[in-house]
Amino acid sequence: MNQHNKCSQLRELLTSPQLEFIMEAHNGISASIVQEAGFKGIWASGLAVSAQYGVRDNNEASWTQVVEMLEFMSDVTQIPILLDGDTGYGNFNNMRRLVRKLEQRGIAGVCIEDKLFPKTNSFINGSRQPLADIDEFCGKIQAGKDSQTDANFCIIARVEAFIAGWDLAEAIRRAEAYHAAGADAILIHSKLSRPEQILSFAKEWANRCPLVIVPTKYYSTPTDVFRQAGISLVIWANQMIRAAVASMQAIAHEVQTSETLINIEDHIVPVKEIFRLQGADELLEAEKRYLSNGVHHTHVIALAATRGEEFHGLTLDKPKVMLPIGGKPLLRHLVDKFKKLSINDITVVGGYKAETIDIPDIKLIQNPNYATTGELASLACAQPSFNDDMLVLYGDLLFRSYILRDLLHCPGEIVAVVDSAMNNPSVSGSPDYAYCSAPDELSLFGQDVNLLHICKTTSNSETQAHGRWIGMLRFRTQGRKWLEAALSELQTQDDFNTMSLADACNYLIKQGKPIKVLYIRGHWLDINSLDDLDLAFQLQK
Ligand code: SPV
Ligand code: MG
Repeated sequence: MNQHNKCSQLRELLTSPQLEFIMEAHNGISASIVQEAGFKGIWASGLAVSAQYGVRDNNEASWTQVVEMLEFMSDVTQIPILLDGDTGYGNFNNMRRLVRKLEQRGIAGVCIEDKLFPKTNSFINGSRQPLADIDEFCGKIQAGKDSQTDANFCIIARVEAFIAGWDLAEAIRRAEAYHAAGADAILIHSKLSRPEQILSFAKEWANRCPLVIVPTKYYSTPTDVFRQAGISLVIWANQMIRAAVASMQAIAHEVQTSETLINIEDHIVPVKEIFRLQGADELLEAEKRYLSNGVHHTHVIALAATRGEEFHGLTLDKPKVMLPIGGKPLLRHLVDKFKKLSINDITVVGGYKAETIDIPDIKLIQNPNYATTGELASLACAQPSFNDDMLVLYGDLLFRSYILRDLLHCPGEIVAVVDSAMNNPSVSGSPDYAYCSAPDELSLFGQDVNLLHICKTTSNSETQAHGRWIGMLRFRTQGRKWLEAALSELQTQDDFNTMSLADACNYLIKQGKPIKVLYIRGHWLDINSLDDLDLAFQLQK
């Protein structure tokens, strides 16, 4: 939406044959709300903008502070904003600069009133307020009109004659002069609770140019009366700030006296409504487009369904992933490691005592049949949240960060991390030995090595194992498809419930799907015993 479009929209509101309405807003969020409610335009009220700054409507906020707020309002809306420009913040020269700056900030028009700077709100001691000299005010209008670059930018002249205690004749005299000076519309203001002054003016004026009114005081007048009087535009001038104040006063009072939020939560919008109004979703989308170097969209699936019987009493009331290491649950170490690398999309598949897994910022899902099923069944539980950039690993794994970083950079549709340090004393339990297309040799650094087989024995008839698979796999788009196909095929087999991740790898390899190997040399631990807990403490240090 460009500036020209907003100006022409405002002109249309003034010149359309039917009665139109614009609503007050005083900052970005209220402007968004007004637009969302369906209004075709916004009144940037001097009273309301001053009030949201906490100052009086006496030009206590500088004009640049007002314009700064207008920019926020204009940035989040596509409908035109008409600024209540008070007296133009000075003489004709100040008016010229104001108009140029307003156009630059995407404001569609300005209304200036024939009072003296610094002005006072029309409803405070109105009759004591001196009016501007007519000729001087006409000069200001002309200067403004001569300064605009968009022909549709609107300058509205506000006649304060009734406010200052003058009669209809004076009001008409002034309006006539301002119209002749080039004003695009006349705003006729009244502080009476009935619309007589406005209606008599409208009748006398007889549509010489569009007429604008502010029915704050004569609010009980049926809107059709304005229609029949030929008014062009009604400004609802301050209802948004008054609504906000009423709500804030009630809520502040309640929380202060009750010392709890329990009574008010249902009476205020949820935080996510604020996010929505701020356009938080758009930023998330943009991050996907522009932040691919910094933020990873890797989805981590950590398997954490088993109890860990080998820990006996320690896992009576929690699964082994919740055992503390250095005062922090094992799983928390894992999650923190991912977060450090800006990997925030983490699903944990729990089972045994899953309700005790209270790690923040993870998505916890459950394998309800954890007692009778294995790793592959747990992985299948996470299938609805598979994506094209996944990392599947054991939830009881500890490793140095560089392993993760290297894995993220390693090409391949499926990548398995294999530790070639066969004499690594820190590996306990029953390791998964990996047989690969080539051993880990520095001379091969950077070359493609494929996984051939994973099993529990360290050598077969032909060859020695090349290392230990550490229980970590990376899947990209194709790899995910292969995995999903494998899962649906394997699920039909009787022994699916006992299958491990290693079984899935072997199946994929048999199907001819390449699994790349990323060799490492130590620096990881899979927690299988009390001794491992001690070692883990060392590794984390
Ligand atoms: C404003 O909204 O600041 C106005 C309208 O100038 S009124 O307060 O009614 O004078
Ligand atoms: Mg005002």
